[in-house]
Amino acid sequence: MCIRKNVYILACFILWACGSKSGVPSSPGQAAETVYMNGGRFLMGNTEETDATPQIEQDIPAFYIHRYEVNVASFREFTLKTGYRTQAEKNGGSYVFDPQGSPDSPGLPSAPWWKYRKGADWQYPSGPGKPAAKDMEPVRHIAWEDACAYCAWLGMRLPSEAEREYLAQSGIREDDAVNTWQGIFPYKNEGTDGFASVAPVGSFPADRNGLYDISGNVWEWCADPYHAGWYTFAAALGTEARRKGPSRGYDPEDPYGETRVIRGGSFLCSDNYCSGYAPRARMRSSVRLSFEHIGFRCAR
Ligand SMILES: [Ca+2]
Ligand SMILES: [Ca+2]
Repeated sequence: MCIRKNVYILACFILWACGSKSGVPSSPGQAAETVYMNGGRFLMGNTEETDATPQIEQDIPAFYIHRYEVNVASFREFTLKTGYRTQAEKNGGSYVFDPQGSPDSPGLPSAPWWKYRKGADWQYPSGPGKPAAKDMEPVRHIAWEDACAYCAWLGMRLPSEAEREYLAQSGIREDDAVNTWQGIFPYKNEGTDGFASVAPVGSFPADRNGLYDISGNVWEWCADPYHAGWYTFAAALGTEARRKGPSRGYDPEDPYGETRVIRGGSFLCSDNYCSGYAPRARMRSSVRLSFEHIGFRCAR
C-alpha cells in the first residue's frame, strides 16, 4: 500500500513536472510526429443519419497519421520553402465566424454566422487588424487543395474518410475532454472547457491511439469526395472499393459544386447544433471555400 502510494505520488510529480494538462508539442519535430496505426476491421456508419446508413464493413490496412493537427508554424515553414499561397490568399479573403457582424456583410445563406472577410487567411484568421495566428494553433482557412499540397510536400496524403472514422472509433472515449462549444450556439459561447476559440494543438488529452484533437478543435479535411448516398452504394461493393471511397461526389445541398468530406467537429460544435465531433458523424465543405474552423492532418 505504502509502495503504491509512493508510486502514485511520484507519478503525480512526473505528470505535473511534464505539464500533464498539455500535450502541446515543444518543437517542430514533435509537431510533425506520426503514429503507426495497425489496420483493423470495423463497422462504419450509424443507424440515425441518412447519409451514414447503412453501416458498412471496412477493413483498413496499417497506415501512419500525424499525431497533431498541422499547426501554424509547420505551415509557415511550408510556405517559406515553397512560396505556396493558399486559396484564401489568392482570393483575397475567407469566411470567419461572426454571428454579431454587420447584416451588410455577405454571409452564407445556409449559415449566416459565416461572413466573408477580406484579408482573412491562415496568418490572420479573424482578418486584418486582428491578432495574428499563433504558432502552435492549428492552421485554418485551409482549402482542400491547400491541405493536399502541404501533405504532398511531406510525401504524405490526406486520410480517407474510412481511415478517419477508424481513428475516431478506436481512439475516442465517450467522456474525453475535447475542444467544442458550451452554451447555446451561435450566440452564447461560454468557453467552460478553457477555449472559446481554437486551442493550441495537443491542449486536450490524447485519445487511446495517442492522437490529439481527432475530435474537436478544428474540422479536418479528408481525401474523399462527399457523396450523400455513398454508404448505400458501398454496401454492395468489394472490400477495396468500399475502403477507397467514391470517385465522384454528390451533395444535394450543392448539386453543381464540389464538396469533400471533413471530420471531427470543431470548437464551434455544440450539443444544440452540431454533433460533428461524434466518431461516426459525417460533414462536408465546398472545395471552393475556406473557413476559420477547418484545418487538417496528413496520413501515409
Ligand atoms: Ca471550447
Ligand atoms: Ca480536430
